[in-house]
Amino acid sequence: MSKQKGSHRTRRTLKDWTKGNRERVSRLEREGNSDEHFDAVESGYQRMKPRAVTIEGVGEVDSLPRGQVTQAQSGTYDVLLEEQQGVISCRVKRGASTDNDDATLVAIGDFVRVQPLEGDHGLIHHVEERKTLIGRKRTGRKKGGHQVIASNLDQIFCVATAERDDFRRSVIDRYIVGALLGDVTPVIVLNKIDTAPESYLEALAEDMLIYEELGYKLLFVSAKTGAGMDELREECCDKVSAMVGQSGVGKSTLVNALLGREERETGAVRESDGRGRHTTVGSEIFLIPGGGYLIDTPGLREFGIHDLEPQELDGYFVEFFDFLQECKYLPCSHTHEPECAVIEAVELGKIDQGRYMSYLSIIDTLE
Ligand SMILES: Nc1nc2c(ncn2[C@@H]2O[C@H](COP(=O)(O)OP(=O)(O)O)[C@@H](O)[C@H]2O)c(=O)[nH]1
Ligand SMILES: [Mg+2]
Ligand SMILES: [Zn+2]
Repeated sequence: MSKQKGSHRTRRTLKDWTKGNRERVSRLEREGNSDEHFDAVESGYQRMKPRAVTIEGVGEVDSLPRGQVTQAQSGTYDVLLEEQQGVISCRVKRGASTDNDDATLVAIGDFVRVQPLEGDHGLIHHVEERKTLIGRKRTGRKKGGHQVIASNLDQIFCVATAERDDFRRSVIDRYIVGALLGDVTPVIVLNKIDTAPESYLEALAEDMLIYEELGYKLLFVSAKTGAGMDELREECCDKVSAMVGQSGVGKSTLVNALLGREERETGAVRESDGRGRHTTVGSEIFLIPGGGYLIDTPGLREFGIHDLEPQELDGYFVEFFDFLQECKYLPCSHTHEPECAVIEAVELGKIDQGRYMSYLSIIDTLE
């Protein structure tokens, strides 16, 4: 059950977008707060000063060179042009058009039409419809709306660390729902297994077995020791994947390990609260030796589900499917209703309790 993507979306300009808070963007740039990087990226084009003012003579956007966004940082986008025409650094044209409804105008992975300018620069004029995406509910001051983290990808690696005591299953379940919503396959990656004692890892593996039973891939890895990395490399093969997860879980370190070079900046975890600092600024796509493309994204403090009605959530928990029609009162939210078949299945152990708890915590966040 994936979200219907309308093929008939009307092309529209996002003029409203340009009303924004420029000050905030420059503050974000100064502070380099990468959790808010996405906000900055979205608003980046507000302060864009087009290098070429007129596009008379350009005509239809379809006549412009096509390319894919391979790097996104603070309103600047690297676009890899088709037909081996190289990479150009782009800003977004004021009033650029898009085939998407999301609050994010340009995201990494987008196919765009650009107007090349002098000196390997260019302007993005149009953003094509995203076939798949991973997105979240926008946070911060510009709350609401659908913030796109990456587009046109096959799968996400939901990275969590095996070391944390505050490891929360619900975060993984949230990413799974988010992935399914955007037609992306979730793969669960538990990193830093070198830091955990064997007994803890065994218990964790047992707890996580449910995901394999549900058909999701689960990898235990260590970017540090290389354990499990061959499997991860194999998962990248012939696919476009993105690393997502909280700051400090080791996404950039994993990317570097897969690349065999220090391409992405990584950071130490803050001692005080065990949380990572935001060391990665911007998103970038890499070609993995051995095959596949991999996108590194900055860490996210929150990953909220956007664009889902509470009554639709059960469609994203595959193990509920067998029971959905058996509830006495339909529609049923499976939270409190009497003779709810889902609740009964949880009580009978036919549905994993942890997954059901995640369902409850997610449904609470949906309007
Ligand atoms: N012990 C251990 N530390 C790791 C591992 N992977 C990453 N780290 C460390 O975790 C910290 C955060 O890594 P980073 O890649 O910046 O995380 P990101 O914010 O998710 O990109 C760095 O100090 C890394 O050296 C691992 O497998 N084992
Ligand atoms: Mg990083
Ligand atoms: Zn029910």
